[in-house]
Amino acid sequence: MILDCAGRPLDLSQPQVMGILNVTPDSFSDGGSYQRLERALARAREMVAEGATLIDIGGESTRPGADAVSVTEELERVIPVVEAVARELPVVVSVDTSKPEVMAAAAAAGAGLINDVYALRQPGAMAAAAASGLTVCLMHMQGEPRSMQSAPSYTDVIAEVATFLQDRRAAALAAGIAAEKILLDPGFGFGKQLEHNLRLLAHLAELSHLGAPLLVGVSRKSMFGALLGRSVHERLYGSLAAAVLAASQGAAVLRVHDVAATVDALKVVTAVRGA
Ligand code: 8Y4
Repeated sequence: MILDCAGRPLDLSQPQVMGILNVTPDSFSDGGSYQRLERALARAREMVAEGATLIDIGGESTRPGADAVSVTEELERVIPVVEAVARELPVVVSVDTSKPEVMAAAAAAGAGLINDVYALRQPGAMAAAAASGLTVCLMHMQGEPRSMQSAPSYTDVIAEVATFLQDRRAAALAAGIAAEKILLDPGFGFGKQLEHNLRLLAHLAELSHLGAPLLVGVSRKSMFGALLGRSVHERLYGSLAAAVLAASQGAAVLRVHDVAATVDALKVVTAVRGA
């Protein structure tokens, strides 16, 4: 199955890798807008060379406790990078945003996918995404980024995530977004404790029947800290195991920091599937 992202095709018959590109000022010391753009482009080139077929560009940290970012600030951080990556590289540019103004500007700058952790629930976001004509990723989150990890609670995490994703998919269809332009994501770590993340990973295949390909982001997340006692830069092996488990249950796109390692691991999944 081929997913069209603003004219750039993605082959979802095998798992694809989305490389994470943060353009938040706390992700490296700021040497001005030119240096910021050059550093981001260099990292994007590296990830494409390693096999990423999507690059997810985000200008607002969703970490618990992170400061909110104004529309102007987010546009200034994200749009020049979207434009440069889309122009230079043969890759689907994904914009990680919840703001309608950023969605519209990113579409005009060459983005192919809107990746919204709020699943288009912010005022104006659904209409902006529909008007852009882009593919969208709708992600589950319980609560708000600021407070979501304080006391996440579920009776049945699989059923509740499935119902939420079904409802958001229906809202997107009602807004005029084509079924073929929707990805769904259980939102690992977004209002979830270790037991919830593990249950979702164990039962991911059950979410692959909701009528849309699945995107999964587990890379370096705190579930590996909780499970393995590893710091954020010691979580590659755990992240690879989880990426393989997700892909073997049908996940179509894996959102990761470590592109080269994940591409190799997923080639093993694809080869075994074809054997
Ligand atoms: C280290 C580094 C530890 C980063 C944790 C993190 C997802 C996402 C994020 C996801 C989709 C993150 C924007 C959180 N996670 N988008 N975004 N799915 N679709 N934390 O799982 O990477 S940000």
